[in-house]
Amino acid sequence: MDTTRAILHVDMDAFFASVEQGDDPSLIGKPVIVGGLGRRGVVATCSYEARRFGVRSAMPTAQARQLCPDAVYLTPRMSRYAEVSAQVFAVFGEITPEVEGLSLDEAFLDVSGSRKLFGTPREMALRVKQRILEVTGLRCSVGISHNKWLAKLATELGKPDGCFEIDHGNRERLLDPLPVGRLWTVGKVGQAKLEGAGYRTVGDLRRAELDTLARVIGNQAAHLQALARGEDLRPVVARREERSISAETTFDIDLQALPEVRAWLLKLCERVTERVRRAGLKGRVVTIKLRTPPFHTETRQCTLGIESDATDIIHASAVRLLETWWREQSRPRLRLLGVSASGFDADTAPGDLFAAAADGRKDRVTDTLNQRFGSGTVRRARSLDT
Ligand code: TTP
Ligand code: MG
Repeated sequence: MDTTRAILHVDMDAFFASVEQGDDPSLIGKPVIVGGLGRRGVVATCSYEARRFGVRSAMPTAQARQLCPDAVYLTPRMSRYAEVSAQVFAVFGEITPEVEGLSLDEAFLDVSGSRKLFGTPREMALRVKQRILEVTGLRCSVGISHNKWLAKLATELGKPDGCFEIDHGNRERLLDPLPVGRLWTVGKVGQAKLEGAGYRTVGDLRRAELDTLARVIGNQAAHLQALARGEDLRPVVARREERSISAETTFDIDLQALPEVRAWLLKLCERVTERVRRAGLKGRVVTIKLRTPPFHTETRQCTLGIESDATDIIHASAVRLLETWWREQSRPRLRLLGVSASGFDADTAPGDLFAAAADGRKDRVTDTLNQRFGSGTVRRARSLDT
């Protein structure tokens, strides 16, 4: 069995402009520019026909008009793009549940577990392209590799209408000539530092002595070198797992007294559960986040017996987590405290108003008052008055 991961990165070609061309076939083959058409408008995107004139995303529309006066200019129809996006994501779901959406037109798919059903990663990539074309009439580019970084790069290198794979055989040849700024963790400042020290390309970074590189860029050096070698361990995080509602606060002065920390915890739980209820959700997992000085962060997590949106239930679990942690510390001090609820069941319907338990009603009354008169109008007596 092949145990390496198989990751696809999919990105629609000229998304907004292609949707417009699909909906109005008279636009096919023409330069189409979608964006703000007012005096200060910018280009959202344009068809590849317009790109030949040098038009690009984020360019002022006025400049696009100079470069390509004969193009068709359209304002975005976001709800239509969202509709097509949903069709595209439904196709992803046919291949794997492990889909991490990045925007309306872009996602990572971990297809490692789909090989038995659908064949090699390349076969799956071709299937995605074919199905998207059938369902939406649109073209996309798919990058194939064993991690996210290389899969996304493969998409870019294959665009448009691409199906490009980066593997151990071609990755050095493809990575080495890229400018260091292409590594996603290197910002403008990092790029200037690296270039100042003579590291211009990803190949330069790969071949560098780690110690020498660390003197230039500090503790990022090992991480950068891993990227330069084409390594990336980040998992594909499907939305259902990623979704969480959280609140946290950093203290001006580190807290050392448990009652004070408890009061903050209640306040944060109130904030989180109010948002959970407003979203019509119920969570099963409660997590607290604790940062001690100078910068050590820990999380503690528990799973509830039954999913809940009730402040008291979420809070009770959070307090237990906090108190256990507190007892384990020799000199507990907190710089930051956070709470999150997650483990939402997508099918959880908003609760039946009339079947609400007494406590549920109390929460709802609190929420209504807070929504009407501002957050913090009604709060439990134990939570801090700040
Ligand atoms: P992209 O995938 O970056 O661009 P694209 O799909 O138009 O073209 P391609 O991927 O083939 O290079 O963005 C997806 C959509 O997001 C794009 O169609 C319009 C929108 N968008 C903006 O509104 N503003 C921007 O600055 C960018 C980059 C995109
Ligand atoms: Mg795109």
